[in-house]
Amino acid sequence: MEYYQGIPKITYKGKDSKDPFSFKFYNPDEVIGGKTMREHLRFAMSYWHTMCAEGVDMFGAGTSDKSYGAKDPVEQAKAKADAAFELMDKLDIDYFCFHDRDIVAEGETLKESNERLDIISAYIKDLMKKHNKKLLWGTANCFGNKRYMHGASTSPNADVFAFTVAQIKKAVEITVALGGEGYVFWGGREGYETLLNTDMAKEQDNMAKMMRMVVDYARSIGFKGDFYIEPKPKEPTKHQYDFDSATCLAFLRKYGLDKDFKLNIEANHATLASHTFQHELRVARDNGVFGSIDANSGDPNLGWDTDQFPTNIYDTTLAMYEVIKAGGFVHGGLNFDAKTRRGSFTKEDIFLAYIAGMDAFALGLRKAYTLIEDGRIDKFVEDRYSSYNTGIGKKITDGSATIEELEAYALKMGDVTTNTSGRQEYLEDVVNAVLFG
Ligand code: XLS
Ligand code: NI
Ligand code: NI
Repeated sequence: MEYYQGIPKITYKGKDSKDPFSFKFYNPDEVIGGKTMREHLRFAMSYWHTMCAEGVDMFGAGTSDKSYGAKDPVEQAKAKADAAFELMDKLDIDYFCFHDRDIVAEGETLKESNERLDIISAYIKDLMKKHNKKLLWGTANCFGNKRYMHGASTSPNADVFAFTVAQIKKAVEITVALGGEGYVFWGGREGYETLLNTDMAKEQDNMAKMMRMVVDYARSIGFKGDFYIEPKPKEPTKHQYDFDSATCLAFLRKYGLDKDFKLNIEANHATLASHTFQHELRVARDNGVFGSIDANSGDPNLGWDTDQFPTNIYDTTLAMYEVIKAGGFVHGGLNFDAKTRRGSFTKEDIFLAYIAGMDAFALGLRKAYTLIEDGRIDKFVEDRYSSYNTGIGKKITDGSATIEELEAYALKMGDVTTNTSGRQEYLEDVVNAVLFG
């Protein structure tokens, strides 16, 4: 059965194409900087937004139907999977990502849920082979069910901790069975509403215990990929423990988890943390934990996760600049953790949204390379720190300068007379010239 009737296979037709069902900038097999665009970008479809979410918001019911013409949960899950692979084929997307509960509805008991997962993961495995698709990462939804009202691994209730670990164990098993290249921890309710009822230290110790158990188990069953923490500062809880890249790093280092983990950076979560997307990527890159990206965008005027498809070229360019400088994706990729607006409810809208997002990152990749080849930005930054290459600066860099030596140097100087301009406005103009020139 064809679920997206009338939608053609999307191909590259170039920037002058007026065909809405064509890529204007994403030319999968075109080589840029020694790799094809497909290899650079490693696009992934998010199962939850694309295949499950119906446009429900706080004020109204869904606007699009994601039942796939079936009622029985397992039959519906199969139909949904068929539709998912048709969509990936038509969009030429190689990867997908899912939560356990996205691929089949939760049962009455953990046992029933696990049995359903066995059926549907075997079904998906066949589809993956047939359609030549890969799993970028898997994860567990440990936030939707009401048992997680006080958190999952950070719940004050030990039964909830046990259930969480058991649920994640199964999610890891299916991720491994499907050849997943990554496994994500997004702490959906791992945080607090008020410190008046919260033992923050204990909750974080428990979260680390859960992660350690999962890492050890996953490695023991042959998982070779990356574990990711996905930072987010708030929503659903008032304060999420995985606040931002820097906070996650401190957590990973405190508990000795930093060797196994990288970060999955989401653009909208950066916005919520009052950072730029580029900032979060830079922190990850500078600390050797850049892993993967949840590609979306937020609305700076709003305080919540709008999960819009990314279309801002300034942002995608600077993001791809960081990705290139980090050496590119290894196990990670660009997962569209994005949903169409509630009013964009037709099946065509999903395709148009993916096309817009994929084109935005394809153009961002092209422009990031141009920015690097242009060289003015990199050169400027290099020159800006050149005082550390000679004389006293070199000694500071080497670590050989002593506090007394620096004092003597400063006393001799009397005052600093060598500051030069940061040239911010000029550099912004350079970026504009590269983007629009
Ligand atoms: C929610 C998160 C979630 C993760 C996966 O804000 O972005 O979708 O990516 O659990
Ligand atoms: Ni996400
Ligand atoms: Ni999000």
